[in-house]
Amino acid sequence: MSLYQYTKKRNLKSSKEPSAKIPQSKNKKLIFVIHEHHASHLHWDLRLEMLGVLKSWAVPKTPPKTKGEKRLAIQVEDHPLAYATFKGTIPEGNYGAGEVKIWDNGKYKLISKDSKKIEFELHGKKLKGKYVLVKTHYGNKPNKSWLWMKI
Ligand SMILES: [Mn+2]
Repeated sequence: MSLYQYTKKRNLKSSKEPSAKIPQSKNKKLIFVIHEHHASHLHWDLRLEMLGVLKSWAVPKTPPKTKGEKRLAIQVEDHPLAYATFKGTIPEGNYGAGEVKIWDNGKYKLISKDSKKIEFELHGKKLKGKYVLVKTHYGNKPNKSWLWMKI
């Protein structure tokens, strides 16, 4: 899935092999949504459209609006694209029971992506500008832990 190993093995400044940069389609805009999820613990779910699914991260604190703010973001299972417009109450007894609101949404531009770093530019109503997700090992789910920052 990731091109991290591809890039790591090559010096693309001296070799003419293609870079791992993800081509941007001019017609296809990518969507993002941030859900405010009143589950057993209030959290926000950042979801970015990638390869036909919504890659998703659960964020325990309010999303970062200013440079320098760091948020732990725990990667969770991919969600279907249609989840981007979902809002409502997940009934008691179900996974993630509680109210789900759309906190922000809009289009976004993927700048770069590998297995350790994802750079993107949000064009939302609340969040605008360049952001980065950087792989970390912090917290109690080290394999799923990322840091989400505005840059
Ligand atoms: Mn959630």
